[in-house]
Formats: sequence, structure tokens, C-alpha cells
Amino acid sequence: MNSGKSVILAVLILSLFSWSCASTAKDKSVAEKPAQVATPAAAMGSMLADMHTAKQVGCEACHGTVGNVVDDNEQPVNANCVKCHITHSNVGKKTTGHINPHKSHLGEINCTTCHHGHTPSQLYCLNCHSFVDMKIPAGEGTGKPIAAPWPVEQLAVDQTDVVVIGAGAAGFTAAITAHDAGVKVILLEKQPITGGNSMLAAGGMNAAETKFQKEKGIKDSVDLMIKDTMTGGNNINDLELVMILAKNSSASVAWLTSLGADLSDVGRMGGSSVNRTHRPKGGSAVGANIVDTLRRNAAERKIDVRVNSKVVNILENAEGTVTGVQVEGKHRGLYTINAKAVVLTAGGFSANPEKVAFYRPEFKGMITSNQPGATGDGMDLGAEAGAELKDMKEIQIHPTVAAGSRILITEAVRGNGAIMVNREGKRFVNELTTRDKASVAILAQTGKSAFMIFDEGVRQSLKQIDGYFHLKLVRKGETPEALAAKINVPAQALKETIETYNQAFDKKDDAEFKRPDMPRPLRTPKYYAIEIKPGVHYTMGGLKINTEAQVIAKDGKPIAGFYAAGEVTGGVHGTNRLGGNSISETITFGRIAGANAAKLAKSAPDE
Ligand code: MEZ
Repeated sequence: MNSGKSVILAVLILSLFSWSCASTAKDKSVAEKPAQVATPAAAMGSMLADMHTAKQVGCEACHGTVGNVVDDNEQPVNANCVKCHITHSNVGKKTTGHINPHKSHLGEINCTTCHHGHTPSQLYCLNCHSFVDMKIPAGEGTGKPIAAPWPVEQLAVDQTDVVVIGAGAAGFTAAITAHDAGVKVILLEKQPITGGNSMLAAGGMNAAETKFQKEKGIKDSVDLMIKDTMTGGNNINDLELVMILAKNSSASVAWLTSLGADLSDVGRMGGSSVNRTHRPKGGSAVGANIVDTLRRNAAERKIDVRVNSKVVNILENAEGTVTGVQVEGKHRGLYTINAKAVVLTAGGFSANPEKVAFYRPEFKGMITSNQPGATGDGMDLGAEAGAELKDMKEIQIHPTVAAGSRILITEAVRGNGAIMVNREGKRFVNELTTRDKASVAILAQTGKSAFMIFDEGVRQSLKQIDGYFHLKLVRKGETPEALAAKINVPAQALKETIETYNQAFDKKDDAEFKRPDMPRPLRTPKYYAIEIKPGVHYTMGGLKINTEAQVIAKDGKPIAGFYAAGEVTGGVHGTNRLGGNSISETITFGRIAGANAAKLAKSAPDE
């Protein structure tokens, strides 16, 4: 059959399908009264739609009242899934016997992220994991974003006050803040799932002088956070931005908490002088908690969140004022959104190997810990709109990505007491030094990798470690010697290393490596090891902004109507970001960008 005939057949099948949906439509939800329908979807080789029609569940169960168009805001469809299945994760409870993609670090993700109804499902997880027969725990994945067929239609035009590009923590924060200031917001996400890298954030959010620190008797100060951040960034950071970061950090924790996030546990990351990294009780990963909170709050406010919506152009008028965006939407095709202000929160480019190698040839071919959407196209859009780029060569290598995978082993494991040993079974660095120094030290060891070693005490102190067991990344032994045999390092050396570390803990003095904090000894069997290697984790460079989150042009002046926040910007972190400062930056600068965009939109006349 030639392609013309296939298209005609497809149109006929679609018409039949629409007719069949229309003919079975009733006002009642299908959960109450399943409708009898034919299964034209099955003829199209569909997946989820097939399953539902085979069970006599009608089209309106997913699509609502017939006549409703499925558009790039897929929330209505997903809300219908929840109507029948109670929660999204509930649907996945039937998945047993292998690693369950529904039970993940991504939070409560929507069905449409993976399941497309009328075409085969595309498992988003395969971007990072390679579950061959669902047996291999973690692999490098394809690392490529899922290609979506973008239908290009006529240029329709939507109007709004504020457009936010990129639905990670910074984007959601800006959108919620702008909405709460009383303006209409559209939040766009090019991936099929919201959350960006923020939903993978593990260790926590840095903040000084918080209620949670005070409750735990931790003495911290805004000045100390500024000092640590500047020292970590080798003092090339933009001091004014760092001051904003630190001064607002406690208020940002309070804001997130007021929305329902749990940031009550406080730990330590490398380069911080005190415990200031906030995360959920028991030490769960911070990202899923924060992103779920933001997703829920956006949904409660009925903010228009559109996934599979890639911005291809930031529009400007003759005076250079930003006036909106052009978008390619999965369902809508190419269209325009006119807006009074645009906030760019599209993240960094760690998952773009060509761009990484362009700026840092020595990192060519290195694995990344990032989600596949972190390709830096948002940064390109900003540059095309006239933004000055800053610190682009500053790319952070995270020391501890699980070897043979792109799974980040959070710095919090070291913060809570793990040590690192080389193939000779010996420690080689202060485990709580900054990431740049720790990475260089690991790459200097035999095999350019190392082992993170911890005991049951550390495991019990940090809930997110359970995830590494789930992914079968951990080797175990009843004794240090037994563990040594499993990971092929000299048993006597590993035993002595652990004993020496425990003595240092007793004396509160790590004479060998000057580790500043040893929260617990390694004396509680079992003993555990994860092999780790450095991987590309964060891009410190990006669009130049000022303290009002306005994007700065090459002439040093703010670009009217244009704001940015989060990893898409450069300047806050200098040459090296401290662990925990990223989520902090997204919330603080996301709030500033959202508030200022809303203020501008309110003052601008309606078209
Ligand atoms: O801020 C980060 O990148 C972070 C805390 C990572 C981690 O090791 O958990």
C-alpha cells in the first residue's frame, strides 16, 4: 500500500473511531457505566486504548465528554485515569516480579508520560535504565530524548500574561508565584513528563538559618552560606547573586513547606561548613517530594501546564521587547503564544554530549547523571533572543555515578558517613571535599573508579539508599573482609581502612584526610559497597541575569519582558556548584522571576 492510501485508511479508521466514541457518549463517567464499543483502536495496533476497549470501557473514560479535544495540557486525560484507578501508582500495583517502573523516584507521574493510548507506549524510563527483559537493574540507556512526531498546523495564537518555558522546579515555582500574584500563566514542557532534572534531585536543598536547623541546634548563618558558596565556586561566582541565594534560602524552604513539601531532615554536602541540606524525613530524595508538591499545587490552581510542547522561538518586537513564544505541540502543532513576560527555566546541557565536548573536550564520552531533556536548547533560545552567556566552560563532574549506569549515588551517602576506597582498599581523599576535587581524585585511581563503602548504620540513616538496593547496585558482606572478596579488593587493607576510619571517628580527628564531619562510625554489619565513577552532572554556565532575575543582553542592559531562573542561568555557582545549592537556586530565583514577570504583566496594557 502506498503512503497516500495508508493516510486515507488511517483517516477512515480515525473517523470510525470518533463516530464510535460519539455514539457511545453519555454524561456519566464510564467508571459508573461501562459503555459497549467496537474496537477500531485495536485495528490501529494501539496499546492502552486497546486494553480499555477490550474491557468494554468507552472512549469517554479517557477523553471525557465527547467533543473534547486532547491537547497539550494532558491533565484532563490523566485526571480521568485517576477517576477510575484512584491514583496513578495504583495502576502500577499490578506490576510484580520485576523492577516496577511505576514505583520510582520520579514521583506520581502521569499515565500519558509513557502511554500514548493509540500508539505503542514509549517507556520514559528507558532513557536512563536499560531493563532488558526487566532483569538488568540499571544501564546507560539510550540517553536520547524520545522523538515525538510534531504535526505542523496553521499558526494559531493563544494569549496569556506570563509564559514559563521548562517545567522543572524553577519553572513550576515561577508559574505558581506568578499565578498567585494574580496573572494568567502557561507553563510549557518539551518532555512528555514534567519535573526536569529537579525530579531526580537526591541530596537536598541548601538553606541557612531555617526553622529546621534551629530545631536541631545547628548554628548556621547567611554569611557562612555565602562564604561556602563563594569558596566552592573558586570565588568567580557573581557575589550579588550568591547573596540573594543565601539571604532568601530560609524563606524558600518556608515557602515550599507551606505548599506541603517535607524538608525536615537536615544533612551535609561537600563544601558546606555545617549541616544545611534540607530533605524529607528519614533522608528520602528531595526531588520527587518537591516536584510532586509543585505539580499538585499547579494542578490545584488549574495552571495550564502543557507537556510535549517545545518552544522553538522566543518572539521579540522591533524594540527588542520579548512578546511571546512559538511552540511545537504534540497535539496542536506549531502555534504562537503572545505574552507580556516570558520566564526561561529550561535547565542545563549535561545530557548534550556534543555541547559538553564543545566546551570541555576532555569530558567527551563521559556518562551523565541527567535526564534526557537536559540538552541546552533553552539556553540556545535565550542566546538567540540576545542574552549574554556566561561561564559556559564551567561544567561540573559529580564524583559518584554508579559505574556502568547513569544513576547518581547521592552525596548524602557520604554526608551520612560513607567513605571511598580505591582498588587497593585504601581511602584516598576527604570524602566531603568539593565535587571538582573529589572527581579529580577518583580519576587518578586505578581503573578511574572507586568504591563507596558504608555499613548498616549509614543505610538506616538515609532512606534513599533503599533505591540503590532496588536497582541492585549494591554489593554486601557480613564483614569488611567478606565485602572485600565481593568487590575484589585486598581484604586486610579494607579491614584496616575501616578500623582506621573508626578510630578517627572516636578521636573526632581525621588526621589522614581532614574530613570535617564524621557523623557515625562504620561498625554495624552488614557492610556495603557501590562502585562509582565521575559523570557530567551540572552546567554552571548559562544566561546572565541580575538580582531581579532579568536576562541581561550583550550591551549589559536587561532585555525587557525576559526573565530566567535555575540551571539555564550562569553566575551563581562560579567554577563549581556546591551540592544542595541547585534546588535552592531554582526555588529562590524561580520565585523572584515569577513575581517580577507577574508585576510587569500587571503593569502592561492589554493588547
Ligand atoms: O545538588 C546536587 O547536585 C546534589 C545534592 C546531588 C547529590 O549528590 O545528591
